Amino acid sequence: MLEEYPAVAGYYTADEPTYRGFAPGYLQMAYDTIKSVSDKPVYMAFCSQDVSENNPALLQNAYDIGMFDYYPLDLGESLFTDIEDEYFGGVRTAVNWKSSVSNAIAALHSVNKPMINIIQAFGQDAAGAMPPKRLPTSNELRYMTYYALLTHNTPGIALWSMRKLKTTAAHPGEPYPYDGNQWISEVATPLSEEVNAYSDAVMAGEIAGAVDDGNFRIKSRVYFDDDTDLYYLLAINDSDVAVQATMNLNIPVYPSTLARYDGSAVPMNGDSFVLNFAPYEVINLSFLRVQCGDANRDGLVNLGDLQILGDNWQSTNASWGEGDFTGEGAVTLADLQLLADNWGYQIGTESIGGVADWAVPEPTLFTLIGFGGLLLAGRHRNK
Ligand SMILES: [Ca+2]
Ligand SMILES: [Ca+2]
Repeated sequence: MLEEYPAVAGYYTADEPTYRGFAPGYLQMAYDTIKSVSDKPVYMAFCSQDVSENNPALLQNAYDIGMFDYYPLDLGESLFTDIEDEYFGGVRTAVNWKSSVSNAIAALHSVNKPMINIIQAFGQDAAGAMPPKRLPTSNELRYMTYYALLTHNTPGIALWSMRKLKTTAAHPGEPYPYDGNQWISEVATPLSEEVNAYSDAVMAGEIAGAVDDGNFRIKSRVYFDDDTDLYYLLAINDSDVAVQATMNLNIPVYPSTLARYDGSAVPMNGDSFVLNFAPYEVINLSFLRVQCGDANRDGLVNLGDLQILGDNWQSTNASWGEGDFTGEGAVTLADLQLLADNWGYQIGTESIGGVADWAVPEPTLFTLIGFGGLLLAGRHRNK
């Protein structure tokens, strides 16, 4: 009954098994029992101690998806302090959030387990009962949320929060000085809405090779959402210095549609654009896929595009701008078919896909296909 409830994504058996003293045999029995009645995944959360004691591998038959928790932000610490370097007793150590997360991902990937990173979402409560932690600022939360996905290509993003968040007290003077309730509405909710907007595209997988980062400190990936026809470019500055990156898109886009998440326009120069990153900043963009058939990218699929395709008919090393819409380099009937499918498309209208939405009557389409036939015949005669 619980098993069939759609909001139940899976089952969670152990939080930090080493730290809490769970016996391996007990965890295996729990896993086997769940699996005897359910196909849903079993989750287990590991801490740094679990990773150093090799628990992701030792317990590999007792979970399906591994999670990792490391809470770096302590009261009194400045922005991003322990992201790179943790201080113990005033001494800078090699232990830090970034290396710990990377180690956990490596440990899980070595036994072929997906990894979900658990982000710090709590600070100290009013009674001082919680550990001396502070709430992340918006930039810190965004960096930590996207880090595993963009630098290690973990299979998704999970935003997490703790019930104790609601009792987290305001701490004036800290980088985020307000209480947990304000943090929920001001920091966590906007980020979760943003992540939700990308979730379908991210879960569908990266479009490999779609973007050149332009700077070794920048890690960016492109995803595509079938429902909205939008690409999402998620980019992270994985360093503590400001970076200006000239990035290049290797997929056809409408330059006028490149925008930040807030809708503000990003100017393009050909297929390139410039982004200025603050330290650790995440910048997310969206842009509209160029409709198949629109070779000259003017937002219309019409005779001008058909002419271009005709001029390059049967070319074997063509680009999008020369009529290869399928991406294999050849201009063939498949490309002509795509052009015909979208004949009459106009950017900004609801004419994407579906015969019923076409702006032109069907006889025009038949004429077009007839023209293609003539093109084919013409080439054959010339050989
Ligand atoms: Ca066009
Ligand atoms: Ca082609």
